[in-house]
Amino acid sequence: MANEVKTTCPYCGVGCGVIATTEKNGKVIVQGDPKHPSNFGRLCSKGAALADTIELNHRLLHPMSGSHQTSWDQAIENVASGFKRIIEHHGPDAVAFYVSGQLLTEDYYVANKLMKGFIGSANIDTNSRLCMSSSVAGHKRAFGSDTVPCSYEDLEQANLITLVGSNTAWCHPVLYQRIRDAKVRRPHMKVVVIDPRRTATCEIADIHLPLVPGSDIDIFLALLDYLDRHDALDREYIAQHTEGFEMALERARTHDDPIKETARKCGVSPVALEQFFRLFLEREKSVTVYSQGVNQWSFGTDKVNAIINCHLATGRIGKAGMGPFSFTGQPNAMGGREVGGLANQLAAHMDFEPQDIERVKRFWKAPNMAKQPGLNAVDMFDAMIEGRIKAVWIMATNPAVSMPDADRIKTALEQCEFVVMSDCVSNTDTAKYADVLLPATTWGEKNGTVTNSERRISRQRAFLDTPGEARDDWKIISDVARAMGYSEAFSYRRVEEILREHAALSGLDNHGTRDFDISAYAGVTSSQYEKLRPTLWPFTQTDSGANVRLLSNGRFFTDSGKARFVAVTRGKPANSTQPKLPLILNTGRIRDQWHTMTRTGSAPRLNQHIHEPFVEINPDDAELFDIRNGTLANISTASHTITARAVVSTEQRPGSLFIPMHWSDATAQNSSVNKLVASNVDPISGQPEFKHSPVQITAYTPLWQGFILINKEIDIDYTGYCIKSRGNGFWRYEIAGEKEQVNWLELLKYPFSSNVELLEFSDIAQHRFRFAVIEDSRLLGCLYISRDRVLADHAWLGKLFCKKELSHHDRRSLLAGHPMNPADDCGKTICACFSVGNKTLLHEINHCGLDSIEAIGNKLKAGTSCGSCIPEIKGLLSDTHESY
Ligand SMILES: Nc1nc2c(c(=O)[nH]1)N[C@H]1C(S)=C(S)[C@@H](COP(=O)(O)OP(=O)(O)OC[C@H]3O[C@@H](n4cnc5c(=O)[nH]c(N)nc54)[C@H](O)[C@@H]3O)O[C@H]1N2
Ligand SMILES: Nc1nc2c(c(=O)[nH]1)N[C@H]1C(S)=C(S)[C@@H](COP(=O)(O)OP(=O)(O)OC[C@H]3O[C@@H](n4cnc5c(=O)[nH]c(N)nc54)[C@H](O)[C@@H]3O)O[C@H]1N2
Ligand code: SF4
Ligand SMILES: [Mo]
Repeated sequence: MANEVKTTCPYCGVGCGVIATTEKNGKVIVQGDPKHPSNFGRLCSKGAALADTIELNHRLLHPMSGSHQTSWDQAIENVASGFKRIIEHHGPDAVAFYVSGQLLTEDYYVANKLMKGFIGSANIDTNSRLCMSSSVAGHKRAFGSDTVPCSYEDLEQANLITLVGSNTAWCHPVLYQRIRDAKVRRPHMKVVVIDPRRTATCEIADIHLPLVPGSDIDIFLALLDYLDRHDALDREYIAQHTEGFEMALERARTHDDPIKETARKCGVSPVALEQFFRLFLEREKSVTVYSQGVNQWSFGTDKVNAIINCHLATGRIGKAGMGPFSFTGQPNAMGGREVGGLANQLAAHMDFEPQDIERVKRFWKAPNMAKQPGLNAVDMFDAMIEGRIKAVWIMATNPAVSMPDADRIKTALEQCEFVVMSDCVSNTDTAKYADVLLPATTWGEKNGTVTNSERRISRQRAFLDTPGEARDDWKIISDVARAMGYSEAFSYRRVEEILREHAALSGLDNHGTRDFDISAYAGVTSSQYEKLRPTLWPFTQTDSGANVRLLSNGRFFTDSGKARFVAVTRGKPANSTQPKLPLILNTGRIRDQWHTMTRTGSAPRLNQHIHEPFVEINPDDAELFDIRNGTLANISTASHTITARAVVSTEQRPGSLFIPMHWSDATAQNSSVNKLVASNVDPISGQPEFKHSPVQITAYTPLWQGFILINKEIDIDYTGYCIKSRGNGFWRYEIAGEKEQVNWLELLKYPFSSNVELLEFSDIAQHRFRFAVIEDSRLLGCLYISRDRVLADHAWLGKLFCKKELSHHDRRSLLAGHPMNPADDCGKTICACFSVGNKTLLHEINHCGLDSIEAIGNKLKAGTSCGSCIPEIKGLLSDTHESY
């Protein structure tokens, strides 16, 4: 009998329910859970490929002390004594934890308790500082609490959805699908996208405002002014439930013509801007979604409040189909906020107020309760450089890649006396700096809870055996806490004991004074925990866990009980005063990769869509800076340079570049974008400005370029450009170099035996070389080199690795560098689920009359599984331009 386990996807904040089925032969199949209220069975490409990431390649399986394997007892003792020694000599503020929105709530709770209640410092911060902290700060300023008022149902009931700085189609794909489906059902619904780039999300947009980067505040100030001029404000709501309105409106006043003036400042069409304003005015049921295009600016918190102001002024909050809605990034970004994972929070949505400190101290029986906020992420790494922090424990995050000014982070880790890291993977960029590596269990192996963007708490459940000596994070932290002498407070035996404690604290002295209250879980039994159903918080004796929206009664968690308008003004990027560099670099995500690719990078089908770092540039800029589509480019600040493949596209605004954040030293030689991003932060939230870095771009012309496809993972030891990715049955290396190679075949690292067959083509004059190594009629590896880029699309070559026996045709194709049968060349993969390429799609569209998503789905299956590729297929249908 196959074994079915219901759990939750470990990637984005949508929090989709999945069913993992383990068949008798051990094969795992992952499908959407039709009953989970966040996704109703849907999954995106990443969720659908989860089964492909369950493998032990590069897994961290044993505790390591430097490069030596050690026992758990020894490792725990090392960590505990290392921390204790530093605390004794330098005080509790000389140590820190840097944790993650990818920990489960129970892990997160225990880490926070150990640092804030027992070590006695609040130096625990999380990668959510890089992600949601501006939203948290904005919510607190406006509502007095970090409350997300909406739920996903509101998206389906709204008549207007405005997506601000959110590439929903790629980053919250299942919510995008829910919006798209709702729009089909209710054609009256309108969607507006506000993003400097024309992203895949624009495919469902009625209006796209490609604004000057950073100018959102102008738009929302002008909107407030416009609504006032058109007498569209809810005066009664403002009077009864809010304060600070007059001042906010005063600041928002534009001069003569709010539309023209704002359109000019923001670089958008006045007609489109007015259409948006009119839609907002007319449609009461209006949800404004925001994500990193809002948060990741040095005035991100003000952006958040500029948006919330418009909702408060129209009373559109806490009602069906209305509200400001921050989409959270990580699977447990919300859970982290609930346990107080940020350095300026206490557990259960409490702050560093005297009565909160006292309450938490009493509840934990804490001997060393922290009395004031600790250092935020950026300051924490600075303190390592300055020697103020001497020990750090990093859990479930890869700061050497994901923090701004990444090279400085590496210096900080080098300088820090004692670095501990808990991860499931051994070869992350951060692992290189760890003195102790602790092997953690990961998705599929661990139990706990997570909270998604709509406040829904769902279970993650284990269905795999624990590999090697890996341990659950909550257990590792408790083991260390006990070894530090805190046995009683960290004597957890089962994970549900931690949820019970967390729930009890959320209800302590609460009586409706704090939004976060899940006290109904305080008595959850083990068998109830096992069966826990996805539930919205609050969940108490009186709240049933089905409150679809909060803040409905017009009462807020401020002292006066009223919501606060924040009188914001237009912000300036922190680094706008630096020596002039001609272009502005924007960074973000791609459809099929998750952050630093430690997990999605191991799934061959997720590497088909985009397998190389790219820099997107507008055609005008490309001409100005002499950059051609598909060639390599160097992108530089005054001190750092990285290399990426140029994609020339009108989807990018003139003056801006876009580079994805995913590549690290583990997957690329020199393409980590955070080398270029300075660590400027929003002064209120501490969130770094990832979306605005002045840079320049130049063409990079190496002596030779090419690629290797090979059936094993190899080390590349020349310096130049090198991007590693995994295919189905092979590894792919995009390479380029500046030094002549004497023997090209050495790059393949094969000990050639006598029964190996070598196909070879060289054209020395043209500097073109092709090699293929075959053994027993199977392809082992191939290498293509030329002066220019060769064979931009080589998906067809990858397919030869799956063939048991190469045909005569295949050998000729290998030598010719193109398939003998043109139909074999399917082009760049668009549909990752069914491996359908753009050439196949274009052929069918142009020559076989397929003219709709349905027709394409019927014939090729493309777009019929997770649907993540539908925006791109629609793009091919409407215009047949290729990106690269
Ligand atoms: N595929 C995939 N999905 C993910 C993730 C992933 O790694 N991969 N990560 C998850 C996480 S942790 C997060 S936080 C979310 C992030 O989800 P998103 O915020 O949707 O993702 P980003 O690509 O970082 O940025 C969103 C958009 O902001 C735009 N932008 C930049 N500057 C501005 C501006 O000044 N104004 C406006 N209006 N827009 C601007 C960018 O052009 C970009 O298209 O995604 C989650 N989902
Ligand atoms: N330039 C630029 N930089 C950015 C952003 C951007 O938009 N632009 N976005 C920022 C944002 S919003 C975010 S959220 C961050 C994300 O940045 P990171 O958090 O650094 O990225 P991940 O690759 O998700 O790192 C998670 C780590 O946890 C490990 N892991 C997985 N499961 C477990 C587990 O159960 N236990 C333990 N102990 N480890 C586990 C993984 O192997 C991986 O090493 O990046 C930020 N950096
Ligand atoms: S939208 Fe995709 S990545 Fe996000 S939770 Fe759902 S399946 Fe996972
Ligand atoms: Mo994030």
